[in-house]
Amino acid sequence: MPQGKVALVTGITGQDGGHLAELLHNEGYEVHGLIRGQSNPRRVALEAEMPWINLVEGDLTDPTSLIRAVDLTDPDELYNLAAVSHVGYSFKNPTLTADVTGKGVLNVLEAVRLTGRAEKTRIYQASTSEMFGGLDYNRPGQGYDESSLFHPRSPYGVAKLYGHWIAKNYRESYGMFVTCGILFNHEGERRGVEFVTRKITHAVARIKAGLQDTIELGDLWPKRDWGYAGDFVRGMHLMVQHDVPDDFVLATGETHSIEEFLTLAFAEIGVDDWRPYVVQNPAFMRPAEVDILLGNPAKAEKVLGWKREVDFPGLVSRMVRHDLALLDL
Ligand code: NAP
Ligand code: F7E
Repeated sequence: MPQGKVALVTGITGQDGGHLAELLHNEGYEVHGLIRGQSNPRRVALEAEMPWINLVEGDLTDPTSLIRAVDLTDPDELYNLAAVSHVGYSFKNPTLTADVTGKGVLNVLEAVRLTGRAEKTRIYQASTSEMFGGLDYNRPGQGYDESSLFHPRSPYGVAKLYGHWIAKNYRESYGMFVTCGILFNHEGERRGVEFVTRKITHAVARIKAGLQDTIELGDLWPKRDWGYAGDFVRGMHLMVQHDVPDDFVLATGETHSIEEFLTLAFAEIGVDDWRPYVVQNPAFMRPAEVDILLGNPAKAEKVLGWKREVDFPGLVSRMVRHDLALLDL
């Protein structure tokens, strides 16, 4: 029987880590996941859900632990998904965000290079549409693509931009296979409840169950290019299988406001007017907002043959139905 490839995934306990680990396992990979903390509360659930996974301890801020993890697992492919990923949280914890989301990328690249795997290990870096910033002066009508100007609007976006450029620098300086996926928002059943889509679908199910009356949100006008995480991890894998490392935008090419998301989510439980259920709370507003994001995935579609399958109404519906099912509704 041919030996499968070996993958190391950082951010294994996160939304994308779960989807990607499943995809790689189904493709016959030996899958290792980097897990941090001496008693990570998500460890038991992860081991129950994915008994085939091998967890290895490590933290993006601890270069020694990354060298050890890379040496132990000897990966053909390393997907760097770990990050402080919540934009609002990054305003309150900017130094931590710089250390993990920014400098952590350098630590991963050096772990591969210093252990003599610069030629062997292909690396995927999780870059983000938050690097573009959504400001009028640099907003292309057909959507942001790989050559658009960056203007990050949060400590998270700034840290990710460092990660993006240091990844490209290691590609150019050392000839390493480091590919950057510039991904627009992607959501789904595994999304953390701290992000607006899952916060809404989780609350909609609880409102239906009579467990809460209202939902507290920040600004409702911002627009996002929201896709399904399962489609997007397929794109990550395709990027790493491509013959050369490069940058690729993954997006749906549509943008929708939070108000539109609310309309579809509440419609799933038969509510036409969501306004009586929504309370605006400044605590959930950000010092600087990204008003509108729209991505142009033409390059990934053409070069990689990637195509998203789930559309916006389909995404909202599957998230609400999942949260209703969790409450036996
Ligand atoms: P997520 O659910 O927030 O997961 C983040 C992961 O990072 C968690 O597994 C977390 O582990 C881990 N982590 C945090 N700090 C760490 C540290 N110091 N050392 C090691 N691991 C650490 O994020 P996601 O939505 O899956 O996103 C995956 C990646 O894509 C992130 O880099 C994110 O910034 C980026 N991205 C996401 C989107 C999106 O729409 N989802 C779009 C573009 C880019 P713990 O369980 O220990 O906290
Ligand atoms: O906010 C607004 C908020 O936190 C979306 C991350 O995965 O995608 C994600 O970042 C919008 C913003 O995601 C609430 O102000 C209103 O305009 O769900 P979010 P995000 O900031 O777009 C990018 C691509 C990433 O890379 C990130 O890692 O919703 N909003 N009210 C709210 N947001 C939250 N979280 N909570 C609210 O109550």
